[in-house]
Amino acid sequence: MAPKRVLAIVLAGGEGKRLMPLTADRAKPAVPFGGAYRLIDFALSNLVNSGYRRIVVLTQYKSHSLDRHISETWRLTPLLQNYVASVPAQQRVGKSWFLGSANAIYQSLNLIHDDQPDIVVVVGADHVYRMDFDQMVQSHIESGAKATVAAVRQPLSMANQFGVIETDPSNPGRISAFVEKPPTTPGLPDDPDQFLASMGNYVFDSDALVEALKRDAERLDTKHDMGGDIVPYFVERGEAGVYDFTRNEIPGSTERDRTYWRDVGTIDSFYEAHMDLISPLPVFNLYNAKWPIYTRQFVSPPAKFVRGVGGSVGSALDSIVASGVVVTGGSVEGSVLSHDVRVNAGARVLDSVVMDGCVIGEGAVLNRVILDKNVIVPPGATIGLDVRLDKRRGFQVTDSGITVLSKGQIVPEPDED
Ligand code: ADQ
Repeated sequence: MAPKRVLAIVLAGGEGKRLMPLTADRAKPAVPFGGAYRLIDFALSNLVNSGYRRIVVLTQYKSHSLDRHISETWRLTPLLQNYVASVPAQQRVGKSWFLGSANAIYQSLNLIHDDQPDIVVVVGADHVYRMDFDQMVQSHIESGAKATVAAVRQPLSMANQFGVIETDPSNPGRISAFVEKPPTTPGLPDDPDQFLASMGNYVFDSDALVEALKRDAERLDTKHDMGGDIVPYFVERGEAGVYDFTRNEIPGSTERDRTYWRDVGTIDSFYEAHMDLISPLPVFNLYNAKWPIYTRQFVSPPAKFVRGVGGSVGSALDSIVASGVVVTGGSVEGSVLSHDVRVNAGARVLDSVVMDGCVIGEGAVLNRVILDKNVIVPPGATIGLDVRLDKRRGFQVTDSGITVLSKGQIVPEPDED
């Protein structure tokens, strides 16, 4: 059989309201992750490692840093017609910006007409995982479905955050019902505590997708959403298949790692996904060179750990530390530090996520904190030790007690508290 021509579309226009303040001035897919990456690097690395070289990224909301990251990092070889192209909302059809994820693709149908693919792979841009999309495409072709939805089991309590997939036991490869974010759902026959969630990754026969998008665009009663409207369209016609993510084989991956999938849509899940990276036996292993996660290379020197004044030891344990970091007599434990962070004498950084350019002053303490870029923590200040104090100082604190500071947010001197 002749190889199918595949176009990959990455949906990267989401606003990411639940990730505020990290999405205050950047799109969710551009949120920094894991000390060196941006969230979109996972989707793009997966596509490139799957062998796909024609990739369009649909952007919309506060897309400046996302566009810059894509153009600086993801330049493929145009000579071979390889590209990762960032496509902003352009009001190509009518006067509205993208209404929903399906409308984003509908308004960009010219890309499909230009590329003439047989198959369109559509993926979200805000999850942490490794996935070989080519295995899903092969399964799609073999099944004869017109649309295939990637699926992963999730705890019942999360049904209201995902598309819920039901299959018919007599034909388990087909989706018999699909409901987008229902308040509750029954559990699976073999596991009553879990349901089958859509991962927001789809494979379509190109012609069938174009037809579905055109029909959806004519309707006034839909939200023009991939999960809410396009998947149900294929389900109603009996043309939607399901791809079980546990079939995903990744070279060099452990059993646990190859089926790891984390939706980092909230501050708590964003924080937990960081903790998954640094556990000594990592739940998600960044160090698998057979399926690399690519990102922008920084020109900063290697990280450095030295004694501080009075001989205090500079150290990091159970942590990830990016290049350009200098720990001078401070201690870092259970944390992820991005490029060019400074940790000064006697400072302690515990179970925290610290982004580029932050400075932790002498004797300061961070505990279960996320610092967005360029936050200066004055000497002796503490963050994350007293939730009420944190709230009084205008810091955001999640229900589970993670304190988050926005880009460059001012931390008062300890005597101003
Ligand atoms: P959500 O993630 O809640 O659920 P949505 O907000 O549409 O759905 O985001 C999906 C992807 O599309 C994200 O990558 C987002 O950045 C992007 N996106 C959203 N609006 C866009 C727009 N106007 N233009 C371009 N891109 C846009 C979806 C599915 C569920 C599934 C979960 C899995 O709808 O069925 O369970 O993903 O996380």
